[in-house]
Amino acid sequence: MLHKQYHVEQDKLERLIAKKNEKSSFYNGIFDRYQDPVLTRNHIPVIWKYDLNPETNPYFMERLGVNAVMNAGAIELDGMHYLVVRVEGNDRKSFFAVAESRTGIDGFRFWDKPVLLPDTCREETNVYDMRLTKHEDGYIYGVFCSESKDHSTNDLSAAVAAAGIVRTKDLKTWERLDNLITLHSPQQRNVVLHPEFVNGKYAFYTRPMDDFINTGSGGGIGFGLCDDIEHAVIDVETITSPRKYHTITEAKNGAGAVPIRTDRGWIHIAHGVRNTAAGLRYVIYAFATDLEHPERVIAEPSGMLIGPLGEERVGDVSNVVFTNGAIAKENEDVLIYYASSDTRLHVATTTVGQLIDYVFQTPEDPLRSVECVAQRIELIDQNLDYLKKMKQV
Ligand code: BGC
Ligand code: BMA
Repeated sequence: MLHKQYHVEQDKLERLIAKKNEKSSFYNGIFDRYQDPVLTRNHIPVIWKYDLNPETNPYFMERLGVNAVMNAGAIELDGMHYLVVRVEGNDRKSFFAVAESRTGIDGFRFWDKPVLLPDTCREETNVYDMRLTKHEDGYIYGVFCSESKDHSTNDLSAAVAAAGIVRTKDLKTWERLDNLITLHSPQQRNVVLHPEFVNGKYAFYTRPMDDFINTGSGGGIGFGLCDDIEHAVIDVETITSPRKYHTITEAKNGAGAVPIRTDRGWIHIAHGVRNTAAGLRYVIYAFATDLEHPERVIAEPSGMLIGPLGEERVGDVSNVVFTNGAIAKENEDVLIYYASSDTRLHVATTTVGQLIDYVFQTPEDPLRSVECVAQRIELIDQNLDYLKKMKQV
């Protein structure tokens, strides 16, 4: 007999999935926020957590709890929205699971089972943050962080981060390729495969770093080419969007969603990190690169695009918003999936037109307070003039 609580839990899940998600009152003209997250740990299927057999689970206890649901790669296939979500068990190990929705803003439902990756790296302890690239070679690539223990020190939290690579055609069968090797960077996280060949080669955005947490000499978001995707090796990494002193990218930055091709350039939605007395603060920012030279930054608006707001500020790793997936639809609507505080996943919606306007028309960061005030006073003066003119007509 099924435990009565099974029906209660199942009912809660179905009601959660059926709930319509509405735009919130938040306004900045750049993107919309929504009242509810698109996925939380409460969206996890009951049978992923409970043993339903009363003989082996007389108390109907959670046996394998799920702690958080966050950073998701995103892709649209035949009009459906798919997320490859980072799910973190109560045991702190992350894994990937596919969820799908017709609208992309509500109704997300996990597929029957999480993704079981081919176990090709014996040392690999944890995997997370997959970016999904629909590449012009016909495959969908998933590039993710593959983390192993760092055996060179006694520090139990020391780890080595590398970029794992898988490919698929249907999000069901995954072929694992060799991890990316960057000849001049000992560690990699936040690696993204560019959707097109560049000079006939596969192109990756990288994040050169000296150790697990600190980028050290790593100057920002990197870029490198490689010939063979099955055994990817990058020699030269050039810097695209650099880290800058006293900005939102001071401590680190990294590529987020796969860049979006527009008439004006590639739009990148990335993250920037600064250090504070309360720990690292992660925000999302955007910039554009040249269509022919996707590593060459041609516009970088000042400051952040999305920062943690209200309830988003609190969670397992508070004061964090992070993105590794966005969907640009044929009608030019853009869905940006971002997680808050390593706990839950939200969507922000905008359009290609708005993103282009934001990236190219928002002033750049002049990098000094005095010049930032001058920039703001210029805006105020223009507005005062405009208001005067409007009153005259
Ligand atoms: C965590 C990631 C985090 C990284 C660096 C990993 O162990 O799983 O969420 O980004 O450490 O702090
Ligand atoms: C990292 C990322 C994310 C995470 C963030 C904040 O470096 O790779 O997994 O959201 O830190 O903890």
